Amino acid sequence: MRIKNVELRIIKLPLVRPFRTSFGTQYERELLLLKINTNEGSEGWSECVAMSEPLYSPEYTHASQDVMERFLLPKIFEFGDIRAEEVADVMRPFLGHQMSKAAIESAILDAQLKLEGISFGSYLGSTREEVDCGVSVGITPTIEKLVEEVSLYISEGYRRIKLKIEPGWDIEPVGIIREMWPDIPLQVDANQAYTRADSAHLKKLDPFSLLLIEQPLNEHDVLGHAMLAKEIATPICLDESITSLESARDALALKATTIINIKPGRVGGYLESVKIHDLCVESNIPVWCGGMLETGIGRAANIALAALPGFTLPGDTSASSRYYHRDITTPFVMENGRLRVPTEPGIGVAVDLDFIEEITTSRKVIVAP
Ligand code: NPG
Repeated sequence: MRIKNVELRIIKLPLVRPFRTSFGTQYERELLLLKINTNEGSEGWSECVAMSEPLYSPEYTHASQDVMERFLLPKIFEFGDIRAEEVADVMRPFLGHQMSKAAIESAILDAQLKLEGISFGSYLGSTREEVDCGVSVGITPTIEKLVEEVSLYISEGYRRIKLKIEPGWDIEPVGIIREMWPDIPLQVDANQAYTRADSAHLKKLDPFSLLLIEQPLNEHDVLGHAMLAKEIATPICLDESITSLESARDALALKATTIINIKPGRVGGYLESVKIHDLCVESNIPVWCGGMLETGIGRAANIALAALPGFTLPGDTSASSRYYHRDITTPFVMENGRLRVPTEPGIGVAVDLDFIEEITTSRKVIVAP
């Protein structure tokens, strides 16, 4: 299969409600969509999960477009006939930029699987028809607002609640939610907001029987996580620190993490995600699928991944309505706290081109030489 051209499109979608984390507040989701056309007539879609600003990771939307145009896509074009399984190696000389690389690999995989009549789920090795849904709750202006939002999600059927925390918004809100819902699977996410000096403070979360605490320390402080793990009872789950199979292997060897959050964008793609999943299954480490406020395009592929056997914890794989009034694909609707894994070829969802046109802020087609 040869890539004839790639359409790079930036869209902006307002969020249903602001989403505040320790690294900032999102009011809308800006993201880069890819549509590739192949010489065999198939189309592949993907989204690049980089945010509009480099706050969660060094990547950001416009930088992703730049690195794709200047370096990644020319390499792919130069390679000629290509399969998704070859894409990561072809782009390997260029360092970093996992989210951009993941988006290119995913679009090529979508086009390839559509030609072959295979769904993402079957290709990746999913063993379930549905996945359990968790939901991530941002930092709210007051405890009352937090209780309101958590109540809404629980009434909708979410099976696990994740609370964003930061210094000044941790022990009290988590304690209140735990007291109100003593049995709900509950976890917290700090997005690197603490330091090694905070272990005594984080120990105060121990009584709340949390499933895990996600990424309390800086992404580069893997050793600090290993030290913290000896001090607190809540299991540590790394997110930002895990950017490849190698980093997952090292973090496990160091005992810096006993659970892993897999985000395909963060680790460079779905194929690398499956390798990390397999490593975790071999090592008896539970994994779950993270989220980055994806549209239906990324969500479809994430749900296929989350249906692999090692994904034993509910992910941040929520219904479209948690994020957007209107999605850019057929919306994902939760039933009984679960989403169905798409079964059609490729990502398996229909894209709403008219709506995408309406929310497009830039569009450029890169044609293979
Ligand atoms: O449900 O997609 C979702 C959001 C889940 O909390 C979530 N994502 O740190 O994991 C995170 C956080 C995030 C959101 C990270 C946006 C980066 C961008």
